[in-house]
Amino acid sequence: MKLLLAIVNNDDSARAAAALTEHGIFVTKLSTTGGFLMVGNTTLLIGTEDEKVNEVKEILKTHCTTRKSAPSPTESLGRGLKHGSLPAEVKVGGATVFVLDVLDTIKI
Ligand code: 2BA
Repeated sequence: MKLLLAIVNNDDSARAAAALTEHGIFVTKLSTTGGFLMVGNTTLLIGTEDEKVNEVKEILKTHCTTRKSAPSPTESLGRGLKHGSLPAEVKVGGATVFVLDVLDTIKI
């Protein structure tokens, strides 16, 4: 059993979660915030059998697109960063996926 933590764009999250569900894969959506841009994103919590991990990755690839994002000029303020020190534009994945081993799962 594996646990995948997939950090995705808010705009892709509903389609990705729906596609996972259609394939019989269980998913939980968490509202999260990226530490760099400080804007909202979504973390999908996906517990699945080892043999389904590649299928999950393919589904995420299909539904999660890469975007360019421009941090607002004031985003550096309040974080101890020099004003305007953030890059003008960053490429935001797709999806950032962590795959973890699960020792045990119980549903009570
Ligand atoms: P954010 O932290 O808001 O980062 C948004 C984008 O800014 C990143 O896109 C990357 O292109 C850039 N970025 C982030 N940290 C940076 C840094 N220290 N220096 C220069 N550029 C930086 P992605 O790499 O696609 O990440 C998208 C979101 O996925 C991130 O949002 C964060 O919420 C999460 N994430 C990515 N890698 C992570 C990691 N190793 N651990 C935890 N969360 C991660």
